[in-house]
Amino acid sequence: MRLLNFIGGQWSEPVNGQYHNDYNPATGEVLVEVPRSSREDVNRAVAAAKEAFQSWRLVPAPKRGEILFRVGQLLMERKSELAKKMTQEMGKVLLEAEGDVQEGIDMAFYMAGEGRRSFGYTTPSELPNKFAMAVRDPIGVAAIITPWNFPMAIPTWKIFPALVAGNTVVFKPASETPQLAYELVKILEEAGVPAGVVNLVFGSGSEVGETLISHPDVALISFTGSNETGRHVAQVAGSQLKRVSLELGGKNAIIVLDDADLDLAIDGIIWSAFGTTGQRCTACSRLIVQEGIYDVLRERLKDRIAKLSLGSGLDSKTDVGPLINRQAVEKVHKYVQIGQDEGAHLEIGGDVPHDSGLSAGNFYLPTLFTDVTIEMRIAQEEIFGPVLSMIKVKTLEEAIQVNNKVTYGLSSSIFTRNVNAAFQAIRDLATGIVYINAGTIGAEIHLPFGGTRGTGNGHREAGTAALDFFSEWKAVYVDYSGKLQRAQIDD
Ligand code: UN1
Repeated sequence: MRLLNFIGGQWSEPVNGQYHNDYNPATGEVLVEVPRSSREDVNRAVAAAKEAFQSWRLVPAPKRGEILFRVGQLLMERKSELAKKMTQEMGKVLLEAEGDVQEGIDMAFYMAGEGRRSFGYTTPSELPNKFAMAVRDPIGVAAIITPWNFPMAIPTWKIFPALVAGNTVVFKPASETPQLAYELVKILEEAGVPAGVVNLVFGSGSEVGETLISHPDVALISFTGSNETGRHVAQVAGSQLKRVSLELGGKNAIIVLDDADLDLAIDGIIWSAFGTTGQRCTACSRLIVQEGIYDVLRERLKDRIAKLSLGSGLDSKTDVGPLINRQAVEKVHKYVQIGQDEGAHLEIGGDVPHDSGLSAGNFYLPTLFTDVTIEMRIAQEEIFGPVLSMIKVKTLEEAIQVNNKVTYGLSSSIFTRNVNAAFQAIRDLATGIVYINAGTIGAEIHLPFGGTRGTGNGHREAGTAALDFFSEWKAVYVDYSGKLQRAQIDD
């Protein structure tokens, strides 16, 4: 089967007629062929989005919201079929794939409601007989560039608020997960999104992305992906004064204090570090442990990790699915070698499995390092795989310092029974998301999502924060005094 571009309401072949393969990461089998879209396809998509903006911006926001409501219903009806496709294409276990689709459903209904809220505000004017208010305006064509690790959730976090706010979209999904993007756009079409309002192009390599972000008719860019690419996107956007939102990953930690409920902490750690095979921006890759429980926790974690079963995400016994591709396996393994060279102690894992049933897939054993210090590269750099590093600390203050001593600032968590320690952590952990007695993953769509420092450029996705990115404030003054009133002048 071949996927197609979607431009101006038409499903179309790429202009150059070229395709590439989409693989199942658990088996290596080819799933579909994907257009290798080119500069020309992007130019056509942007032109279609630009034209459609002229009418879409005038559709009342509650009506735009109603279309998203229908999108939510269709996603709900097809949840299990979409999740299965996602597991085949991306590798995450079925339960998590269902969760990924569920985030899309939640976002559709939430943003449908924003069509009737999208609040602005009124405020008293400083002059008599004058009315003042602030309203939200749509901006224009939004370039939506998404990663493969949440093939449904992340596109919906961006596309749905963009649409309800009155913008039009050119969507470029990751080349590893084109099918889910295709399904999402088909649903948007079926739900009644008018021609040109959402356009889909595919790209591997830089041509499509580069053409899209630098196109003069693209007004805003929402990007989730690697730090390196994000910096480049920011430079292009900066030089052209485009609005850009970047979400670039994390090096998230769980802190475990001596007084923690250890059973609960271990469940939270395993879920956050090895769920999605560690391929979440929010995944826990550092464990900061108070010295009194360090040894017990290490032993108990080792036991639990040894019991995790690897395999196809479609098998209900599987805990940990494959990594996305061969390069990811190589990258994770390189970090394991770096960790050993740096003097960390490899407790368990650190290799590909030697089970012949898994050899065709991109599997890697869940890995635990101890004796890790904060300066080590395995404690600083995002590995995006099932590798957890344990760091020993003496006090809460030291734990917080260690947490904050990385360039990323997405998510953090603390397990403690001490309410004072919990509130101190909420105040001092320098991340955009903080959990108390829960792991680092599982953000909900109606709260702001994003991080501090190297995680991005200060914008937040999800919640009403998303509308702040996808709309422009317009201040409106209505003078009904019938005479010239001069603000700031004493008449
Ligand atoms: C991501 O990995 O980029 O909070 C998104 C979570 C999910 C979303 C993660 N709701 O783990």
